[in-house]
Amino acid sequence: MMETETFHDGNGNSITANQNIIVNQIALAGAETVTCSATQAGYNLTLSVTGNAPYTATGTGAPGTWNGNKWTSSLITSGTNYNVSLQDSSACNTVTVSGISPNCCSFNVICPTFQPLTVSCYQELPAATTLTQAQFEALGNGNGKISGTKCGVIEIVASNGTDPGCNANVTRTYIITEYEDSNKNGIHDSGENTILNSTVCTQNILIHDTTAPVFNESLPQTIINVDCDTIPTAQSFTASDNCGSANVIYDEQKIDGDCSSRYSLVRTWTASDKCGNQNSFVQTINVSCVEEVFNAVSANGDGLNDVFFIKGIDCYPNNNVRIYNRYGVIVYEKNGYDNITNPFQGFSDGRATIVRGNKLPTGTYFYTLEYESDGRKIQKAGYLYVNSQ
Ligand SMILES: [Ca+2]
Ligand SMILES: [Ca+2]
Ligand SMILES: [Ca+2]
Repeated sequence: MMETETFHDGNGNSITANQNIIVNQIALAGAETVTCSATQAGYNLTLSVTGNAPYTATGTGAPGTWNGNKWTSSLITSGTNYNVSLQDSSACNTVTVSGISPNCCSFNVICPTFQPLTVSCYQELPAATTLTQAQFEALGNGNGKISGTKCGVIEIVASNGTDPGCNANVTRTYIITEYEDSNKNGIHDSGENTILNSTVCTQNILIHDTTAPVFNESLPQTIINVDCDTIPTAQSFTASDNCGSANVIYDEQKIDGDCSSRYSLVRTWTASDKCGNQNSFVQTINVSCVEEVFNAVSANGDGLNDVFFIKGIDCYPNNNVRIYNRYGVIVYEKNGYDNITNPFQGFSDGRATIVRGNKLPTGTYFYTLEYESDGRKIQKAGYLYVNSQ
């Protein structure tokens, strides 16, 4: 500072001289530095000054600590920019230092080690969509870890990849996100969408379904014996699978038996899941019957109704056929009727009052048919029209 001073000697003399006067001023010595804390989401500002101690600091990070002419701020929260005013003992001037906060948020995630895992169904995958840090760190071998000088709030979201189908891996993804906690309440509030850090951990899970579906309804007997007119209609079955829906398809095959009216129906219901696991139920229906009695005889050798034809009777050798006339007199009887050996052709077989070999008169007769089927005695009867023209 340059000042002009006037000196007086008390005798009226005076002298005027220019003189340099050193006035104490504080000044920054070099640039300030910022250093992130190793343990907290904050930083310390360090600077050195020249001037006359003691010094004072006001503003961000104040009061801090002075070590000689070096000042170290108190911990400043990461994200808070600094603005510090410094004075020395003379308070003659003020030095202001300001700057932008360094990013002191650190975030370290160690993904858990996952052992191979197999589930039957997509639906059996872990379903949790959010996890706490403790839950995350308990996953797999329990060696996952979220650490660091976090500035925000941690949110862990889990999701499963799309269903890969049968015998394939699906990826379960854990996204660990640190959101800025603008209002510093330790909670990820709506609107706090700024992502500070994010890490993804993945787990492969094999989906392999080896379990066949099961039928929902109680199933009928596997083998039944029926007549032609008592064949049950095929039931409709549904099935359930451990992994969701199952499809039931129905098939029926007819297998011929050892005579004309004996056959088997083999009914198969097959329940399948989407992975091809199958469960089948097979029912065999043994069918036997006299299928039809042709109740007209015209024994004129024209090839039409020339004999009393009982379709299917060959399956029941243990049978009896009787034909009565309108007066209730037996005109024909045969055990073991087979349509071929001595069938009824409109002639009396000589029973009762009718002379054997007589051509019976045209008219309405009556037949009875008895046979055994699976140990049951079955009887049929009806009119028989005989034309002797
Ligand atoms: Ca918040
Ligand atoms: Ca299944
Ligand atoms: Ca005929």
